[in-house]
Amino acid sequence: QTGYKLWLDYRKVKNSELLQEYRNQIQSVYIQPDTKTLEIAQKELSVGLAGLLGDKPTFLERQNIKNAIIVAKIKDLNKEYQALFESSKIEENGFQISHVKENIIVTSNDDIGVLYGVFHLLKHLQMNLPLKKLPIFDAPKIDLRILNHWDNLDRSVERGYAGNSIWKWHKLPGYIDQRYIDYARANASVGINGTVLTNVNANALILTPMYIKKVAALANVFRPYGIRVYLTARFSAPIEIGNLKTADPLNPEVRNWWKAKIDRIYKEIPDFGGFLVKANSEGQPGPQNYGRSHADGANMLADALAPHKGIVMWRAFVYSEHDATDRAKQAYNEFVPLDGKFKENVLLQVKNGAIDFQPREPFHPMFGAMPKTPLMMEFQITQEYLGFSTHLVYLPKLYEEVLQADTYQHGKGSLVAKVIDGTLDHKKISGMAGVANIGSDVNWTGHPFGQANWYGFGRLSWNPYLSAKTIANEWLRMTYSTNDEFVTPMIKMLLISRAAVVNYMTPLGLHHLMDTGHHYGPGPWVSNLSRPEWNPVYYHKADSLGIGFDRTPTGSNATAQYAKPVADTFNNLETCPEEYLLWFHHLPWDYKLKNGNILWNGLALKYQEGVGQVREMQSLWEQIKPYLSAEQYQEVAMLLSIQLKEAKWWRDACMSYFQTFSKKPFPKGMETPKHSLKYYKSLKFPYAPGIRPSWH
Ligand code: BDP
Repeated sequence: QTGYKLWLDYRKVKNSELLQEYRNQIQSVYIQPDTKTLEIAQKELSVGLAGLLGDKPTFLERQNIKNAIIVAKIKDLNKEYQALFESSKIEENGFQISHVKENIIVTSNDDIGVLYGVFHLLKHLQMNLPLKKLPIFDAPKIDLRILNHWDNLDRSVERGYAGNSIWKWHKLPGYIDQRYIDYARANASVGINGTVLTNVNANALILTPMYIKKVAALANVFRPYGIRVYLTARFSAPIEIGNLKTADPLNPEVRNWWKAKIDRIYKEIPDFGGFLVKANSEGQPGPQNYGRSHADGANMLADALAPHKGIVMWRAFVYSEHDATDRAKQAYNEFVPLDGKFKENVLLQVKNGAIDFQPREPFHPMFGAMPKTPLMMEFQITQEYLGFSTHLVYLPKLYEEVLQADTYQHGKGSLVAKVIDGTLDHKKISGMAGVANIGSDVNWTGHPFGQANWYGFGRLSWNPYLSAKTIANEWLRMTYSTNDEFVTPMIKMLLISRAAVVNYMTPLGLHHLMDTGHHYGPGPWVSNLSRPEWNPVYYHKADSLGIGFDRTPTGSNATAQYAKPVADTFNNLETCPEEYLLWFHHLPWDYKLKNGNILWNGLALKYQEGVGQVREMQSLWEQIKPYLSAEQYQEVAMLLSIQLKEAKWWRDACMSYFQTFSKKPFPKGMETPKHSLKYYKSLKFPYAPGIRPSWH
């Protein structure tokens, strides 16, 4: 009830017929817990089946049984079962669940695959699906499925809205918090297999021997769950903790320093994953400080990691104050010419869009544009620009939209998902990262529905072709109730929540309208920040003539970074999807939208629609009240009323401000703002969580 158990609560099956079917089939369980991972699988079965079926399962030590679950690697199955499975058909960490001779067999070639299979079988029961729906084959489509924690060593979390960091550095390595185990278990249940423990705005201290010991303690907890640890590497670490005079990646002393450092890490953590690096971005040091390229920097670390099979995830989130080019173009300009110059164990980690985790962005033009370099997806799970953990926004809808976008880099069907799983250009390694929304709050994510975003990220990193709706259905049934009268309206609520936030914050392709520093609430008028591209006015460009950012050839020509069919679609007003209209075009206030409304009125009505969608979410929540405890109901009801209030705040502040340019009345259908623009401008939000000191 507190939400601590996430989607792994294992409530007893309510439907008595189904319960009987399950009990008949699951009279006993065979599993030999001869490794730590299989021990975990056994424990999960024990807890899961006890919860779901009401009785602790009986574990037997032989496989010649009936009406049982048999869990083992293929090589450990009895000969007669073994003959029925083809190990070459099951990919690494994949599994198969089948009915064989009145038993259900969960098998794989490796321990982690077995554990994933066990979680899958339990999910099947949690969702109350019939057992005849077996067999199931599944395997991850993406190699690296990684959470990025923007956690600082002082336990603050940059852009974190669910309490403090769950890493208690001061108590490590001696004290192992139960949360580390529960965290690993939750991640393994959705197939997440890596975690970057520290903030991309990195602190070199994490690389000192004292901290490496702490990291090793966490790695030991996570290992049997199939999770590797990674760290962020501060590029200037050789100076800060190594007493060198330079961090030039071509300097032999610097190279040796990193090599020794990395060798040392692997002594403590033999399966250490590697580094995530933010370099020459927003004030972070990097190779360009020494006149070297991003490839020089990444390759230096990659060389030192390669003997240990470690990798470098080099972030492409760069834009410079010395570059007057449209910010949306800068990462592409910087990195695409380097295609083919990176070592094999380097991946570029690219945010889903070219600006920064906005409620909606067109897919990043780098996807598909670097055929020789593995590109990882970076999604944000924490809702920096989407109402923190106060607003209910179901993000798999956003992720799905990006993954399903077509880059046309090899003609129609060149989906972003294929770039990310590596199939488009036959990449050797693939990855997806999610900036975690996890913290020390009892329910982990602040908003109880934030859990759906963690869950959904995990599922899409396992299979980027899953639909947001499928994921919503799974999560709701596992977490709350399998009753259709609960699930159907809740799926509806989740699916409209993303459209709602886009509409009430940044409709029709608007972006970056938020207030300074904390990024919460509207600030479209902000124009006084030192760097032009930090100001909202840079992005909406509202003036007496109209609104929007011209990124076509008459403007910044950012569209030229896309494959021609995509560029043509965006350039042409006839074909540009209206959801991206003002992202790519500056249009007059009386421009005619497809539905016949003029732009000004259409914009107002979109804002209004967003507010209406939050009201609809509220009424859906009312509808399912009988399925919840009073506390569960009340918690989200309160959050939804804040969300409604703030949706109106966004609408009223933005529309009142834009009206100073359009000079047009609010259309019929839009509720009139209750306050003056001056009032909206005066609203302050001084102590927001997750804020970075002296940040824009
Ligand atoms: C922005 C955040 C900032 C991060 C940066 C990044 O405002 O706190 O450090 O992204 O991704 O969204 O590096």
